[in-house]
Amino acid sequence: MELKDLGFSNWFKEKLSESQYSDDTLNLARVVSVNKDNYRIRNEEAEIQAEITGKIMYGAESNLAFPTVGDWVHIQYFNEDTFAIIHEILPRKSLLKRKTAGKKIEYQLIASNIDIAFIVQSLDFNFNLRRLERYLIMVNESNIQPVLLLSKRDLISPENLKQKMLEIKSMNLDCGIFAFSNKTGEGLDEIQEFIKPGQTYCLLGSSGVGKTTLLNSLLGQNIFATSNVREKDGKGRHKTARRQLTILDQGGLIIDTPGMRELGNIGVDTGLNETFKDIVTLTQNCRFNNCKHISEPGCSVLEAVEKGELNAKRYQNYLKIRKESEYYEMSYLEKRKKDKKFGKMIKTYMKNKKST
Ligand SMILES: Nc1nc2c(ncn2[C@@H]2O[C@H](COP(=O)(O)OP(=O)(O)OP(=O)(O)O)[C@@H](O)[C@H]2O)c(=O)[nH]1
Ligand SMILES: [Mg+2]
Ligand SMILES: [Zn+2]
Repeated sequence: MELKDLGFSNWFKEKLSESQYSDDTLNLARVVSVNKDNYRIRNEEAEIQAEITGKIMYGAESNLAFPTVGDWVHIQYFNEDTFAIIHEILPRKSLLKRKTAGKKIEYQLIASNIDIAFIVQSLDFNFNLRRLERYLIMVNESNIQPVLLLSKRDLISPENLKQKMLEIKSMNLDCGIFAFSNKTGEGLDEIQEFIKPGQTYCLLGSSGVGKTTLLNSLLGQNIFATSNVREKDGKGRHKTARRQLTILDQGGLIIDTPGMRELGNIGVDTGLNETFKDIVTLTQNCRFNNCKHISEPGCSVLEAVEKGELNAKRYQNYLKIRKESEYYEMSYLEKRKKDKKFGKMIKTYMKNKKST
């Protein structure tokens, strides 16, 4: 196997010149899974165990400094190439992350260097356009191309599927959409064909929608454990516990992730505008430059909702997510202020201490 089969491209090659280790003493490998302080990395030959240097471990100012699944790393081999130390993380082409709940501004890294994100929703209980919008924001924010995968099509009638497709079409998404069933195999060929060698994909979506089952379908074997969903309400227990990068026989790399319970505190900026392009276009005709599109006269967004040209629920979701992110940004700035004050306090304290 060559590095390009593992997803190494010119983009990364160019970044090598920025590396502190350009003298060829280190080797390249890709992180395939993370387990606390242990990493599994994959090189041209095999998958091996790795650990990070003390410099990375103790020098890290945030989670961003630690390797995550999908990262390209510079490593040094030990024990006849059966173990490695990670010295450096190469720049990331893309990074999926979410803000963690809590007082500190911190991120949970989901995966890196993804080209295409498969957003999976099952067509039975899980299908929800508002949730889809949230995933789209996260993916668009990270500069990753989204593709929508609708699973369990065996569970709904063809008429119902048609109806749901129309609902999605009305959102004017510019992303690929595949409906499929792991059970009957319908639609799997199209997904298979879509997946290209050397490209990295990730599976995102609620628990129980069939992400891991799809991965097994693509592998042609039941390699990874899947869960048993209660038929009644589609609720299941989280099955996949950690993120893992898998190499498909026919080329292409897939990162499976555990289902996310909620998508609160997603970073919202370009992702919001990208996902709600239709609304952004409408705002250009609002009478006031600072229109908030809530109750202002001459608001084109409100007009479009009244005329039925813009789906009211889509509009409400836009406002809701915008409000959440404004709130988040506000508390972020407040935290910054507080940090500054604290810094000053320490400085004054040190000064006084010196002079006494
Ligand atoms: N009827 C039907 N059931 C499916 C389909 N795909 C998956 N399932 C079932 O759905 C359940 C959950 O599948 P998983 O693949 O474990 O779901 P997951 O998205 O990986 O869930 P987490 O790992 O918890 O995030 C299993 O019982 C699967 O057999 C499908 O296309 N049709
Ligand atoms: Mg799973
Ligand atoms: Zn407006």
